[in-house]
Amino acid sequence: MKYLLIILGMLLGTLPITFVHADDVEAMAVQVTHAYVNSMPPVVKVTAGFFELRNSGSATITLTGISSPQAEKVELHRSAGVDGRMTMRQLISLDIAPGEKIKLEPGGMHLMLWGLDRSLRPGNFVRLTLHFSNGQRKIFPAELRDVRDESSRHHGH
Ligand SMILES: [Cu+2]
Repeated sequence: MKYLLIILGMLLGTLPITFVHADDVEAMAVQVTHAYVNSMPPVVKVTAGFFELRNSGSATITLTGISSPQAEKVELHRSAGVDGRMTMRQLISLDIAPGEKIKLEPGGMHLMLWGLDRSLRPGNFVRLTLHFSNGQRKIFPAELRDVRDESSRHHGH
């Protein structure tokens, strides 16, 4: 009963999130690796992020949303070539089977982030939260990377 009241309090915004231990709702069966967000010049209002996600649990989990306290809006997108043109559409939800690994990468699935906190600099971390249909969530840091630096480093020799 007490637990229920805490959850209700969270939903209604009357209790700070820190009142509940994070591991009460942490998605333990989810591992996130290789997370990064592209750093953009200040005039660009939208950027992309990538990570790899593995479901090491025994049940299918459904990703239903992504948020960040440092961005106005975050969406999961999938890029696809349609009639020789690259388009992308939002994925409202994504099922991840037991043992399945999902890879977000340029040209494929990716995060779109709008209104990223302008005080963030390359090397800083963007805090991201994955929300699952079972009420669990996964919080992880994604490094802000200057992709132009990266490509010059890889191709400059
Ligand atoms: Cu997109």
